[in-house]
Amino acid sequence: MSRPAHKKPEYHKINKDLFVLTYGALVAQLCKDYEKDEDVNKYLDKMGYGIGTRLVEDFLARSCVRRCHSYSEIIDIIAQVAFKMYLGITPSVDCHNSSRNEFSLILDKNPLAEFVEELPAGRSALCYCNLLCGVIRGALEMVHLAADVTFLQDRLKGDSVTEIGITFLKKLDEKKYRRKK
Ligand code: MYR
Repeated sequence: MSRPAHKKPEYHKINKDLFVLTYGALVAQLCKDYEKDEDVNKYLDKMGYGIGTRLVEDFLARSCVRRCHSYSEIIDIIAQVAFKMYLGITPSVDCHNSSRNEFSLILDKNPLAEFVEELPAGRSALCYCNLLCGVIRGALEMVHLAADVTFLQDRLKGDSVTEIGITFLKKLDEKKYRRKK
């Protein structure tokens, strides 16, 4: 049945703790299923990618963000709007190179790992929150931006912060928008 045109869609939030614990259970199960950390990481990234390709539509509809004209703008939107909207945090942004296509999102705290003190024994190469990389990669791909997204630092591995690196792989003028705004 279609929704009356005047009615705004309702967004039912799920309990954050339940979500975070469910994610933990997923990672724990994957660690049982896959011996190699790299395979768990790959699985999480792939799963996140699928989520990102769908999430972007919700994000664009709810945030009403306009078309961006630089990678810096896009990173700021991800940090200040998307992370705030979905994870309740605003990572700080760092840019690494003069061609301004390599960035970092620096997270002081990571809500997805809130209940995790350390990585399981023998799992030192596990990227516990690799789902996030896939989500970002999938969402960006849907707005025609190919990017490499990986964890560069992780508090769960003893680093002082958690850092997600995002490298845009194309020149911005090659980006073909399907969006009109
Ligand atoms: C444009 O079309 O120029 C705007 C591009 C906005 C890209 C937004 C990507 C959203 C990424 C969502 C990540 C969620 C992480 C929790």
